[in-house]
Amino acid sequence: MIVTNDVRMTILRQLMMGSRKKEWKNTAEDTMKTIKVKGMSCSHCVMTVSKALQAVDGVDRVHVSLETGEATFAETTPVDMAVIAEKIRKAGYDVV
Ligand SMILES: [Cu+2]
Repeated sequence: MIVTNDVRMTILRQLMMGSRKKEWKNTAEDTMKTIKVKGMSCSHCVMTVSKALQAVDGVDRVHVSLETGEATFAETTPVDMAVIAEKIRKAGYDVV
């Protein structure tokens, strides 16, 4: 029983370490961008802006903060910031 648990723990640990390493690698490769969004007042606004950003090609891992009014995302392929601003404006918000 004790041996089995030990083996299981080792495998689990290796799996966890493996996935974490992969995550770091992706983050290091992609460019992180932060933009300031004006006009958000509630969680619904945050969702709308998040969806607008996620719909843009090359945008990944979107995080929008109502507190700071900032939207952060990973740029997996070069993204035109004018396209981003246009999408957000069409959603009803402004990019500062
Ligand atoms: Cu709102």
